[in-house]
Amino acid sequence: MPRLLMLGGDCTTHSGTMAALKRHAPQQRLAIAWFDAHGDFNIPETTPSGNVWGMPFAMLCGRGDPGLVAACDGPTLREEDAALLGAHVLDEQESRMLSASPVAQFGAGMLAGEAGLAALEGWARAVGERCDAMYIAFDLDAIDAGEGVCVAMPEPDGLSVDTSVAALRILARTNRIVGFGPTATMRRPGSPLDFDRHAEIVARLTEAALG
Ligand SMILES: [Mn+2]
Repeated sequence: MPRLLMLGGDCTTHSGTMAALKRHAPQQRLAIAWFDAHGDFNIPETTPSGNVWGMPFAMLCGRGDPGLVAACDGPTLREEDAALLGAHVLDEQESRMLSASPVAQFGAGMLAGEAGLAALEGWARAVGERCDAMYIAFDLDAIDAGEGVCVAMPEPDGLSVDTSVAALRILARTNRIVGFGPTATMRRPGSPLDFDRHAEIVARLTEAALG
């Protein structure tokens, strides 16, 4: 199977990418690693903002409005084969739904230590044994705003670039990675951030995931 690099767009594009991967080989069991400062696990009944880009992870899991789920051929995976990484800005009901679900969660603070990376490796190995392939969704706001990423919704207390690279390398050596999607790049007018720095971060992450 060819490998996908899905550059640009917001997080809703991941649910479409998963639909394409599933349609390409319907019998395959797909896993997902979803890096994001936010959960993207809201449904229309829980969302405080009403924004659909807060829902794509739930959509591809088959949760929420049937029309939205159908729009991405959801569900395209089993929740036990999904993990959320680096998410620390969660809405209250979204957080409760995630905790009650089989989705694995690895916070930024946890992944910053050796024990956290070892826990991720344990999850990734088990998933790599039972699944045929993994897609990595990477909302670049999972990276700590202090690293200089140019994103739509920058957040503090996120993953360092080095931790992100370490986590991606673990996923890449334990799973067959069929796609990597670094999304949510946004260059704000008048922002002092250096876009070359952002591009360099994206290149490092891509090399770790697909290289
Ligand atoms: Mn997102």
